[in-house]
Amino acid sequence: MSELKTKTRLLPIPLGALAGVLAAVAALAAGHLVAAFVGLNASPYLAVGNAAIDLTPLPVKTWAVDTFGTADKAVLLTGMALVMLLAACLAGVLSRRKPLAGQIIVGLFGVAGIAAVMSRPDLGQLAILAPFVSVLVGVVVFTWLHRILLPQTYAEPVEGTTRRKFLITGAGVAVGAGVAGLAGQSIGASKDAEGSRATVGRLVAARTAPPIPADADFAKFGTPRFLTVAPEKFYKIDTALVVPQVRIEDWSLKIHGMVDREITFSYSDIRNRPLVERVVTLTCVSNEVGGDLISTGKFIGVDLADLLNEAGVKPGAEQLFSTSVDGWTAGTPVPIVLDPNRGAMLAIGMNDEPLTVEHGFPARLVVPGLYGYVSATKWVTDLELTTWAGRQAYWLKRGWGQFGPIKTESRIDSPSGFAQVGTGPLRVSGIAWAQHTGIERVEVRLNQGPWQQAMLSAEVTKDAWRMWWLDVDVPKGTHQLFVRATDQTGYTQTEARADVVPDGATGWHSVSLDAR
Ligand SMILES: Nc1nc2c(c(=O)[nH]1)N[C@H]1C(S)=C(S)[C@@H](COP(=O)(O)O)O[C@H]1N2
Ligand SMILES: [Mo]
Repeated sequence: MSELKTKTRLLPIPLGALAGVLAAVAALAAGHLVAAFVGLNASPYLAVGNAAIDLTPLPVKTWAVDTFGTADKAVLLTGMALVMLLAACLAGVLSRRKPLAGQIIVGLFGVAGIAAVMSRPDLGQLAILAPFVSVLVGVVVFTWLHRILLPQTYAEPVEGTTRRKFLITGAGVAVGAGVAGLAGQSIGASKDAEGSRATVGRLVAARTAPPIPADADFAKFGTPRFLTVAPEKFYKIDTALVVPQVRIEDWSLKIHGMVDREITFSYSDIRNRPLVERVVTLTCVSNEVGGDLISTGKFIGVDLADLLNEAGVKPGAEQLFSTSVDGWTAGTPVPIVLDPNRGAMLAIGMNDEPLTVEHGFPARLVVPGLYGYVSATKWVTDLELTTWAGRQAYWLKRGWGQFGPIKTESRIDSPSGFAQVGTGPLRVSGIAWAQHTGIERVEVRLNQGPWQQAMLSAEVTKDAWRMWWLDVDVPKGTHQLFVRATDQTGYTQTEARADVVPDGATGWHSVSLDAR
C-alpha cells in the first residue's frame, strides 16, 4: 500500500508539463483581458516584449531588423512564446511532488511582467493590475491542477478518475483562457488607437512656438487658462457616434485631385519632417454668444502648404476637400491653406502630446481663423484639390456657409450670470477673440453707461484669444454688464444678434447681476 502510494504521489512528467503550460496560458490570457481595460501594452506578454525591445542594444536591433525586416517583432514574440513554453513545462516537471517549484517559476515570470509594466512610461498606475492578475491566475491555476493530479488526502489510487478529472479541468482552463484572451484582444483592439498613441513618444518641434508669458491669462480673476491643457476642458465637436480608432501603422494621408502628382504620406513620413509648433484658438461655428465651444491648443505638426506644394496644386483648384476616416468632410479655400502667412497645419500633436484620440489622432487639420466645420478635420486621411462645384462638404450640404471665417467676439467669464455681488468695485473678466486678425481693444459697459476700456493680456499670437479684466463700480441694485471687442482691422462688434446658422453668432454678451 505504502509503495503504491509513493509511486502514484509522483506527478507524471507529461501531465505535470501540461499543467505548467495550461497555467501559463491562463495567466497570459487573464493578463491580456485586464490589459484591454488598462492599456493593451500592460498585457504581460506585450509588456515583456516591449521591454525586451527597449532593452535590446542598438547593434542587435539593427541586426534583427536587417535579418527579419518587418517580421522582427513577430520573431521576437515567437521566441518569447517558446521560452515561456519551455519554462512552463519546466515548472510542471520540477513540481512532481509539491507545487512550490512551479509556483515560484510562475511567480518569477509575474515579477518580470510587473517590472516590465512599471518600466513603461506610457502606462498609467492601474496598468500594474494586468501582470498582477496574471500572476495570481497563474499560481492559482497551477496549484489547482497540481492538486487534482496529486490530492493531499488520498483514499486510494484512482488513476483513471484523476486523469479524467485533470483533463476535463484542463480543457476547461484552456477554453476559459481562449475566451479571456480573445475577449481581451477584441476589447483591446477597439481601444487600439490608445495603444498606438502610447507608442508615438515625444514630438519635438524644429520651430517651437514662443513661450506663453505668465500674463497671457487672468485665470486668477476668473478667465480660462491661456492653453486649454486639460483634455476634458478642450471643447469637442464631431459627428462620430464612436470615436474613430486609427492606429498610426494603419494611417496614411493621400493628396490627389487637381495636383501635378498624387502623394501618399505615412505617419512616419509626417513625423520625420521638421515639425512646427503653433498656438491656435479653435472655435465652433455653433458657439452661441457667451458659449464655451472655444479652446486654445499648442499644435505641433507640419505646414499644410508644404505638403500641398509637394503635390503641386494645379491652377483652378479652389477648394481643399478633406475627408476623415469616418467619412466626414470639410472644404477649405485653397488660397487660405496655401498662404504662407496663414499657418494652416496638418497637426499630429497638441499641448506637448500626440493628439488625443477624441481630438483626431493620428492627425487633423488646423487652420487659424476658420471655424472648425470648414477646416479642422480630425482623423483626416484624404485631401482632394477640387473646385467648389466639384464637391460639397458635410455641413455645406446641410445649409451652413461656404467660407466660415471666425467672427470677432467676446465673452464675460466673471461674474457668472445672475451672480449676487457686493456694491462697489467689481472685478469683471473674460475673453475676446478675432483669430488671425488680432484683438485691439475690449470695452465693458454697465447698463446704459459709458464703455470703459478693459486691461488686455499679452498678445501671444493673433491666432489665439486674449483675456481681459476691468474693475467696474456697481451701485446697489440689479444691473446688466455688456462686453464688446474691437479687432485690429478697426471693426467693433455690434449689438446685432445673428443666429449660429449659417456662419456664426454675433451680438454683445451680457450678464445680469444683483449688487447688495
Ligand atoms: N472627422 C471630423 N472632424 C471634425 C468634425 C467632425 O464632425 N468630424 N467637426 C469639426 C468641427 S464642427 C469642429 S468645431 C472641430 C472641433 O474640434 P475639437 O473637437 O478638437 O475641438 O472639429 C472639426 N473636425
Ligand atoms: Mo464646429
